[in-house]
Amino acid sequence: MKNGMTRSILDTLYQRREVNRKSFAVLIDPDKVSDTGNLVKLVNIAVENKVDFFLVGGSLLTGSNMHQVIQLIKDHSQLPVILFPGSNMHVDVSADAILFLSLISGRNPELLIGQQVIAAPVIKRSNLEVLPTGYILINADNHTTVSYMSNTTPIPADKYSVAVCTAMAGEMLGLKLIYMDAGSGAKFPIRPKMIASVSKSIQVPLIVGGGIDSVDKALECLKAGADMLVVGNGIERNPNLLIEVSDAINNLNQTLDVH
Ligand code: 1GP
Repeated sequence: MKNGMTRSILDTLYQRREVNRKSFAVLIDPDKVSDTGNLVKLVNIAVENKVDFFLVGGSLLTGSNMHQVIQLIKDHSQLPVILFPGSNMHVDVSADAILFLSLISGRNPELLIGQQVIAAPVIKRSNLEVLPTGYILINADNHTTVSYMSNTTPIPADKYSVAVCTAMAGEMLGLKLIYMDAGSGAKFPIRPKMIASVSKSIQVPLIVGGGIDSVDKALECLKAGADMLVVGNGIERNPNLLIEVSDAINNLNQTLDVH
């Protein structure tokens, strides 16, 4: 079935939001994969610990191994691989889905619609599930690669109403997911109060990422209303974090099963 027809990941995320069930995505930055043995280990740990998705990508990719990384994940697991592209160059049709991002916190037309126009015909011919996503960058107190690369000003960390109105506008424009990102390697994750304000104001599932490097920070984001967490850097530095965050999410989800 060609893209646009399949909705399995989107449907899953909508069903989970309905019952407050959380999801966990591990972000793999292909540039940081130097040892494929380590990636295979990580994939195996992710499978054992019931991670939901792999995200593959980043705002700047300097290498050319994205395809190999996707293949390696697919060879060792059945977990869905979702592309997290920084540009139209980062489309690989061997993945399962693509976060079709529009950077709605910025005013850079290239990332609001330009890159998407270029990528559309390739994606249309593929089997990728398209996940239309309003991408919102939050300035969590440092300058991450993504704000420089996107040539946009992130929303200040304490401007909750700006984030809320941006997310609401994204939803009203028909975007199916909202992804609030503090940027890879951010010093601090997005503040729980901002996550809570946005989560309460939209119906679509809310993805939160950037700077989540401990289980406590992960829990704060989840309890504030994130439906799906994305963790990259923290796991690169400490692979045990994958197990800890998975356990925390599985425990939260289990309490739902009991009630
Ligand atoms: C970045 O949200 C992701 O776009 C993940 O960020 O690498 O800081 O976990 P970290």
